[in-house]
Amino acid sequence: MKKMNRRSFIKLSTVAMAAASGTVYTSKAKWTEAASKTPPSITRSFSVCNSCGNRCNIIAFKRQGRLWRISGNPRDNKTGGKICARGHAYAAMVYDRYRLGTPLKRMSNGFEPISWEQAYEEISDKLKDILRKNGPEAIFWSEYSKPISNFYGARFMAALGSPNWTTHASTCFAARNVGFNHTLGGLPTGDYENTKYVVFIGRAPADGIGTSILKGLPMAKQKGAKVVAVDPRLSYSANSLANEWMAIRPGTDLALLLAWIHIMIKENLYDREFVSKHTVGFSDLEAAVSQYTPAWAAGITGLPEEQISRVVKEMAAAKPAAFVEPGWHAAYGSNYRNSTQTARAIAIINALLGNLNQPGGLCFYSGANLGSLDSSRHQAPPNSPYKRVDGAGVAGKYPLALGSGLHHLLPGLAKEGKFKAGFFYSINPARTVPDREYVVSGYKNLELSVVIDWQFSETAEHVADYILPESHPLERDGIVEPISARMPQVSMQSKAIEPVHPGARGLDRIVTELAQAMGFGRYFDFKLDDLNKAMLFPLKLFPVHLQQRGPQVAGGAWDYGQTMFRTPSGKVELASGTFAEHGFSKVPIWESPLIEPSSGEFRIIHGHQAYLTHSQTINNPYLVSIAKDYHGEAIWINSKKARELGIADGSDVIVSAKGYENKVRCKVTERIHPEAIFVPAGYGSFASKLERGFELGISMNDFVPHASEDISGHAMMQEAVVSIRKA
Ligand SMILES: Nc1nc2c(c(=O)[nH]1)N[C@H]1C(S)=C(S)[C@@H](COP(=O)(O)OP(=O)(O)OC[C@H]3O[C@@H](n4cnc5c(=O)[nH]c(N)nc54)[C@H](O)[C@@H]3O)O[C@H]1N2
Ligand SMILES: Nc1nc2c(c(=O)[nH]1)N[C@H]1C(S)=C(S)[C@@H](COP(=O)(O)OP(=O)(O)OC[C@H]3O[C@@H](n4cnc5c(=O)[nH]c(N)nc54)[C@H](O)[C@@H]3O)O[C@H]1N2
Ligand code: SF4
Ligand SMILES: [Mo]
Repeated sequence: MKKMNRRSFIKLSTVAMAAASGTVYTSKAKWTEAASKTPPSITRSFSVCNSCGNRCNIIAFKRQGRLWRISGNPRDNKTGGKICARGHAYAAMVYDRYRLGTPLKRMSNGFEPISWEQAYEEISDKLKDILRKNGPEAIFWSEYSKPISNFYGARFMAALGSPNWTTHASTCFAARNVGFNHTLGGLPTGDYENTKYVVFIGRAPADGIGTSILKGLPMAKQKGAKVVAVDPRLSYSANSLANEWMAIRPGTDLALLLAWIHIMIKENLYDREFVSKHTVGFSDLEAAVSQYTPAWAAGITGLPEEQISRVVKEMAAAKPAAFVEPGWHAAYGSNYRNSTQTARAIAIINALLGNLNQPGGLCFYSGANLGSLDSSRHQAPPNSPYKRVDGAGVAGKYPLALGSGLHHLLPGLAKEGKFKAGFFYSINPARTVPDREYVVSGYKNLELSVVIDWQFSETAEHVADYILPESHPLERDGIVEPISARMPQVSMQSKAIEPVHPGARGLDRIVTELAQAMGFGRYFDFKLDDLNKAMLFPLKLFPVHLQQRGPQVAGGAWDYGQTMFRTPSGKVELASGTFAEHGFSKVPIWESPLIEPSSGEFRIIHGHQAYLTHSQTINNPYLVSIAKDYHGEAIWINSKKARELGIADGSDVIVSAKGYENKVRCKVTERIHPEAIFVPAGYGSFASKLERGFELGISMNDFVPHASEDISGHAMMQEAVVSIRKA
């Protein structure tokens, strides 16, 4: 393959497209010339990008039967038609020689290809045996939450009688959602386009790409909006989008937020009318924050007192068209002991700004009203009578955890013998969950592990007994999915090309056939198309409309002003009775991170890069070329600390923690807090068959111990310190 340089990085879409067609264009002019001569045999299909959680609508162009290129779909209200480098590079996966094309079974000397019939027969025999001996609680399903598996994975578990359908949430956004649910009754979205002031707390939307933010925020900035980034690191996002950087000590965001609440109340900067009409618990909050002065917060966060006070005053002056962004993963999704209360504090500040459902504030947009299968014609499996084995939602364990479970706990439970069989769909816990040894050795105790993937991930190589190849998303239809926006829409991943590997199958088919082999076929007596028709019925739409025209409007335009909160009191809960009932502080109060770096140690922090998705892109030819050309694998260290340690920019360092060490390139920069080192996500692959990015860089998960936070039960992915020395 032609090696990429800086110029071809900029022209990534051209290159990805050219690769699919077999031609390489060396300049934009040549490409434009070629494109203008495009033969009429080009056809378009409408689909959805499957390469990250944004699920942008795309248009797939086909030339002479082959996928030629991908573009965004301008009719997608969330993206406005823009897609990212990963979306473009998605085309390369289709014809990649590394794709899995047939079911595989682990033998003593490696994996052996088997037929689907043999795979179904052996997997269902083993499952029946486990059901008989251990009951349905001993089986789990684990997935990166996707529309197709939210339906088929959950229904398959219900059909078996298992309560253990699980998603990736406890290593992503769990604390954020629990905090927001128990304060505002749900998770609102920023009205970026119309805002005057936004504060991002550890959210880097042009690194960990958030398409709706990137669509709206530039418009607001053109109208004069101010953007503040609170981050121990000056991310690429903050560097290009923010007016001001607050270089906070990692893990101390809660102190900053408590001081902001203190100042807003003390100086009467909050929306009194909103607070009296729509909130409960104000006096508890006021009493709790009286001690959190800006001087106190300056001592903990390392931020100047002047900056702490000024930013909150500026934000309050812009209210209600001002908000603290609800975040996703990084600062408080699943990182620290104090993450859930940090999320509560952010939700509370937004309520004090009176910005909920206001122009330029945080809005609860409506989604499409979708139908479901007629249960009188298609028998639905009953809900499992058992409690979740991971303890999510279970009294005495993690009663407030999300219903989608705690997937980072599953390996330990497998080791204890509580789980005997597990399914892994579109998830790679061997690389993306902290503590590789805990994860891999825990899962090896399973009597049956089935990985459904399209490539040979770490989990496939090191854990699976059976690997079932799923077809590429552009080779199959998906399930109807709602797009929540001011004008709600529905969209659907739809088939754009004939399968390159006819031996791979879609999840709907895999689950249906496995259920039939198990004797549960009655719960899957419909086709995906029947399900999609039932979902679209209330909207008077058919799948063919989405297939032929892309995303469709689904219901009337949403308007500002509605104030309905799905909390027990129906109001914003500044003090949460539910938290108090379960023994947690009903208002956020200061709690330090669990682990503090001592002298000579650094806290490990991480974040995404615009051109990689978690572990899954490390073998993508274009994306890994960008990573290599730009040394994306380099960890970041503060210049002053580097000088003290004699470390030069671009040199190799040894990162070590508790008996484990690894070598990696180092970027020396002023752009990171001296107490932290930044480890980019997506590296440190130990999937030996994914050769292009194998062992490039390091993964922070090799240094982070297995641990759970008390309230949401999430993994604590930044409660870890490391030492650094010259290599
Ligand atoms: N070190 C480190 N760990 C992290 C993070 C981090 O930043 N750094 N981030 C955390 C976050 S925010 C998240 S959300 C999680 C994500 O955790 P994962 O979901 O485990 O991450 P991915 O790398 O996206 O792995 C997905 C797997 O699914 C496969 N796959 C992709 N698409 C499909 C499909 O359509 N069908 C099938 N069958 N398989 C598919 C991919 O090949 C890959 O093996 O990781 C968390 N863990
Ligand atoms: N390119 C790309 N885009 C993606 C993804 C991807 O894999 N690749 N994954 C998607 C998914 S699943 C998710 S969850 C989102 C994640 O997107 P984000 O939630 O934005 O998460 P990150 O990119 O992990 O980190 C954002 C910033 O948090 C900072 N940070 C770390 N620790 C702290 C702290 O203690 N305090 C503060 N204030 N800041 C801190 C980091 O320095 C980093 O700049 O991205 C989504 N979009
Ligand atoms: S942000 Fe990029 S990778 Fe994610 S769905 Fe959109 S185009 Fe695909
Ligand atoms: Mo995530």
